[in-house]
Parts: sequence; structure tokens; C-alpha cells
Amino acid sequence: MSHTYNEIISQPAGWAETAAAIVAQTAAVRQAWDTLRPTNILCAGCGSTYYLSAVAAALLQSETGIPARGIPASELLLFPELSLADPAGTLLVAISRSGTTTETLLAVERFRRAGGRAVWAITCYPESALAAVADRVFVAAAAQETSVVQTRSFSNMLLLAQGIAAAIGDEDVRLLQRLPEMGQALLDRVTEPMEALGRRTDLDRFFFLGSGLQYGIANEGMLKIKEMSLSHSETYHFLEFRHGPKSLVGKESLVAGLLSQEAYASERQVLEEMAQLGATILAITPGESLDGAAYSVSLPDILPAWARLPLYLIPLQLLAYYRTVSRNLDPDNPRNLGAVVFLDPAGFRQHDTAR
Ligand code: F1P
Repeated sequence: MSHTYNEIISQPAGWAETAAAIVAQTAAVRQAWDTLRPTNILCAGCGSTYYLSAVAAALLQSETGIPARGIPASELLLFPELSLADPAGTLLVAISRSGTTTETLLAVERFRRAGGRAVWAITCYPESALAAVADRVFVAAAAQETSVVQTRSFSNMLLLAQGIAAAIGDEDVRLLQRLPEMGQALLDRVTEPMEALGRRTDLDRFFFLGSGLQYGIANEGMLKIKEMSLSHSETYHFLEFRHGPKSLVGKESLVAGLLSQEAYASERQVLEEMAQLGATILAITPGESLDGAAYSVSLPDILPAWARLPLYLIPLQLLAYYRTVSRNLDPDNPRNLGAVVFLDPAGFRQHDTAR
């Protein structure tokens, strides 16, 4: 089997290691936060780790009540005035699997030059350039992967972000240690239906809907099926989908909804309307399966919303993987992509003096 497949199915084992590591750091994280007391938080990454930054920011704002934003590292690098309101009061959480992506490293430099308060890094590589320039480093070493596309690296770095937010918010961080068992049960339960869905040759347009904490995860699902299987895919907040994008929905469409408990009724309504327009529905929902959805994956609802997030990734990764192999593509070697985007820093020097 491919590296990608092995990395997807190995996630529960890695989650056990990562969850134990972040639980052990709970007191240290609380103390570091209490010392820092930032007025706002910026989370930044690229591609998958930009989407992870969106989840991390939502988690941190919900747990701290402090304004938190998730942005592409390139936005902080090129337009710092649009994201840096109070550098001296800002905590930057820089997220990078490799810890070597040029935009992310230059964004940290730009943040420091603007007088940024502190940099916390989330990465899979403790010896990386990003780790070297951060004030505090959170490492998911168990999640290092051979594949270009992120799967277990994403979910393990997500676990770190969850643990950090939960520690600051005085949540029971140990709940994260329930995920490995739940993740394995989910892999066992959904592999077959996701393979069947991935092999559907009548579907060629993919929409991923997520709101609140799920929006960043929906984006990651969109990117997985795009990067691996070369499929047209888009992401929207649930209710935003009605405001124009649904014009594209038809019988060739899959609409994958990552439902929440808080907005369940409103989100389910959108999926029911899209089914009426001919779409095939994949509903990933906390608690009971969604009646009427062609494919429904129920997640354990005994975990709170902040803790269950990695479980949404399992069906989305499997769907992308099986569509890729059904199209005789190699998930380990996605077209046009490399594992890390390296750029010439000299090309950004003009931004050093400006502003
Ligand atoms: C980020 C990145 C993404 C891309 C893919 C591979 O690298 O290159 O741009 O979407 O997921 O990872 P990193 O900064 O997280 O190492």
C-alpha cells in the first residue's frame, strides 16, 4: 500500500503519543499563557497548515475570549498592516509540518521586526528552522510523513492546537486521550463506505461545507481530494452555500457536510435542499446518523466540540484516497506538488524597508 494510505491508518497510534505529550504539558502551557497575557492572537501557516491555522484560531478564541485570526503566512508577510493590529500584544502561532516553508519563516521574521510579543510554533520537526526561531515549540514528531499531502501530520498538529487551547481554557485536556480508540473504530467502520463513495465515477464536483470550528477542517477535506485526485472541489460555510455557489449543484455533485451540534438543524436543512437539487450527500455528524443522506458518518457525541475535531478528518482523507486510486493516480506523488514550497527570500526584501 502507498505511504499515504499507511499514514492515514496510522493516525490513531500517533494520536495516542501526541495526546499524552500535550496532556503532560498542560501546566506549562497555562503558566506560559499567564505570563504572556496577549491582547490578540494570530495563527499562520500555508496550504494545509493555513487551514489548520483557521481551526487553531477558532479554538483559541473560543477558549480565551481573546480575538484570534487564522491567516495565510503570506498575508502576514506581504500585508502586515492588515493583520497586525497591536504587535506588542500579539501572540503569533506559526504552524508548519516541515518547519522550513519560506513564507512561514519570513512571516515570523516580519512579525519580530514589527515588535511582535511572542511566537509559538507547532511543527513535526523539532530541529527545524521554525523551531529555532520560536519562543515555545510544540512538536508532533510521531506524525512525520513521507507523503507530500498532509494527513497524519495535520491531525497530530491539530491535536497539539486543541491541547494548547484546552489547557489555556481550563478544559479537561485528557479527553484528547479518548481519540485514538474512537479514531480506530471510525477507520474500521467507514473505510468501506468511503471506498465505495470514492469509486463513484458519476461524481465529479465536490463541495465541502463546514461552519464554526469545522470550517478549517472542511477546507482540509477540500484540499485533500483536490491535491490527491485532481478533482474540482470547493469549501463554504454551510449557509453561505445558498448565496450563489449552490448554482453549480447537480447530480454530478457530492456535498460533504461537517455538521456541528450547535447549528445542526440549520446545517441539516442546507444538506436536504442540496439533495433536492440532485446532489449526493455525505453527512459527518456528531451523534445520530443523518436520515436521508446517501452516506452518513456518525461521530461519538460524548466528546465536546473542541475535542472531537480530528475525527471529521478520517472519512474525508479516506474519500480522497480512494477516489485517487480509483482514477489510477498515485497519492504519494500528486501532480505539480512538492512537500515544501521553498522561495528565494531575496524576492521579499523590498518588503523589509516598506512600512
Ligand atoms: C505546507 C505545505 C502546503 C501544502 C501541502 C504540503 O508546508 O507545503 O503548502 O498544502 O499540504 O504542505 P508546511 O509549512 O506545513 O511544511
